[in-house]
Amino acid sequence: MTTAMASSAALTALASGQEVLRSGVTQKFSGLRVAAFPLKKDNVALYVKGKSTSVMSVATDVSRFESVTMAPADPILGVSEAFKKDNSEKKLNLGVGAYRTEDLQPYVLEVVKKAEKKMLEGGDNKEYLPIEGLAAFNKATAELLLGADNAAIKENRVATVQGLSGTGSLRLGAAFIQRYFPGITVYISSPTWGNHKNIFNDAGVPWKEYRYFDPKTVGLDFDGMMEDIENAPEGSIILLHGCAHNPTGIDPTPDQWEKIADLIQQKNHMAFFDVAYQGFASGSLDDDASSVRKFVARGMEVFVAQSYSKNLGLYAERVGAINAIVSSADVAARVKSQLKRIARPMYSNPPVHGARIVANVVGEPTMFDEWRAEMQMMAGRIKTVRQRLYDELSTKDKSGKDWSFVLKQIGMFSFTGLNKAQSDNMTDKWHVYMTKDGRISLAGLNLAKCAYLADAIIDSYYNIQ
Ligand code: KET
Repeated sequence: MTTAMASSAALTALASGQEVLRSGVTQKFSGLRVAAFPLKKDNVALYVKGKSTSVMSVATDVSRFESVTMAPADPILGVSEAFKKDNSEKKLNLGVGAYRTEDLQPYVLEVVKKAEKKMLEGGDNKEYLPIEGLAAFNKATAELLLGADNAAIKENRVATVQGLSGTGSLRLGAAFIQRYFPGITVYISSPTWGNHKNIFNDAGVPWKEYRYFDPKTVGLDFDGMMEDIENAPEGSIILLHGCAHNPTGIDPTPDQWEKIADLIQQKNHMAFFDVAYQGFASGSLDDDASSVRKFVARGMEVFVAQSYSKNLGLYAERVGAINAIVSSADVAARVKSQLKRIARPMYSNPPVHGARIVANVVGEPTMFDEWRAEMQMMAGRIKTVRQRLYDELSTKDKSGKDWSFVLKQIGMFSFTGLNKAQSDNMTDKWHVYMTKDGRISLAGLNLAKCAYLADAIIDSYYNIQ
């Protein structure tokens, strides 16, 4: 028996609070003489004193987890981890899409603090929510999405289940697809938010990509998108970003949305909307939901995942919802019952705090107005840095390159077109942390840093292949 085996067995015994009486090899740990007898190759027996004397067999020198390999860092959240480790004063975190103030500090909305104060004073309890979540939240979230007077709501054709923010809600929808539409492929835009593929992979749902971004125009490849949706087998599911497409910041125009809806309807496909930025694209909740509302107004059945991470700044509260807008109240009731059935063994029921904040803010007219004003303030600050970054790029770059795509993109991000090596240069040389697909979060930028960022982009663009 090796010393390592004896040590490991002894530590296990100590951790379980037992006193070791005798063994084959002895070693001293924390004043106790402990050791172990070898049984088979990887096991040892310890004689220990509990209420009665017992024999303990412990696997020692080979871990059961030996075959587990190191997972790669997450392409988005891993950037924040790397940022924390950098000691440079110049460092700038433009990785994750999280709003920062002009001082580059995280921001808790005033209206959120107000709702929390009200909740505390109201003495709400912490009992479990029902599996489908907080009723007042589910009502508020469907109304925000579709408009309170939407026919689908009035006709009870909306099945809403509170999820663990946007990600968890997408994951519930994906699990539902796996169970009820087996073998159906989900079509995802190329590029898309990095986690979409993981979500459908983990749910066992096959996916393919449709063209979306045209690097030549740094705009939407509308023809490519339409061709790929056209060629998808009838009845496929098409994942669409409701607004503020991540990572490109390029949305279809209202006219293009009509054509997309026409085609999806013709082909008997179903749209699955990911709405993570309602209010953050234009500053208006209604305008940002117009894509979804167009489909619903045509009587098309859709899935919609919602998130309150960005627009209410509730990132860590994990509040969102999955909505199935379907053809009848009867179908809605059955779909909802099955979504609950999927949720129950996964996480049982959702957290209450963030849901109460949303329900309070949306349900109280003064707070609702305050929220909209703060959302416009946040969206406005991002637009201001967007403009400044464009100005700096255009002034500093004497080559005449057209940087106007920065201004045309909307939402939190700018898709710079920088490739992986150039993005690496941004981080390694300039301490600008960003995702390797060339995306920068303008929500993490302030006016003071725009000139520095423009220098970094110009250097990376022209000096790195
Ligand atoms: N959809 C999209 C398109 C999206 O960008 C995010 C988050 C989510 C859903 C999920 O957010 P949640 O907090 O689960 O509601 N995007 C940012 C953060 C992340 O990657 O998790 C990001 O792209 O930086």
